[in-house]
Amino acid sequence: MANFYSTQRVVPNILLTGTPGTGKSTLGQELAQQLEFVYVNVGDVAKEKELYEGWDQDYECPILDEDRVIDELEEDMKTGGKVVDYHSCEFFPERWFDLVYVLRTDNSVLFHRLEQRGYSGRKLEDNIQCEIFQTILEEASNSYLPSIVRELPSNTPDDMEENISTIEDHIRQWKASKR
Ligand code: DAT
Repeated sequence: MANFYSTQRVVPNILLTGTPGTGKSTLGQELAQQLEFVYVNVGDVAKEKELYEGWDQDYECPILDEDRVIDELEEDMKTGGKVVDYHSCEFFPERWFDLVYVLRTDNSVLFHRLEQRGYSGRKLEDNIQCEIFQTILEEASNSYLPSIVRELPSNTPDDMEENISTIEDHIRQWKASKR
């Protein structure tokens, strides 16, 4: 069943989530351009507005202030037409999203991408484990209606093309279901 906010929207909001390096920002920017949607990289928004609440000693990175991120984006999310990119998904309000995609990448491909990005040691291992254990898929499945959560393979440029047409199909179905 569609949530209240979803019934108010004439175009859907899309969430792209998955382990770092699976290709969320590559797909998200291309998709937003083709659909004429707005691309929202939550990590970049947090950085720009300094939406942090401390420092993670283990990972040597700032800790996201989730409540402030929600306050920052809430108004924009009501209207639809957003492609949101973040490597976690459980803290977003369920009402924000009509379509949720979890990008998946084979371990050897992901390992290479993260190495290229300069990840090493524990940071590299933890991210590979995150993908092996399907952590983000489980998180998405526990946070959103099963009917809107889908996995997308994200290993090759052909996968990306295929994913764009798959998502376009889903948007058409979403619009048709509202008529
Ligand atoms: P994320 O935003 O999930 O961290 P990214 O979009 O920055 O990931 O992509 C990580 C790297 O992988 C980057 O060098 C681009 C490449 N990449 C992304 N999607 C791909 C695909 N479908 N095929 C081949 N390479 C891809």
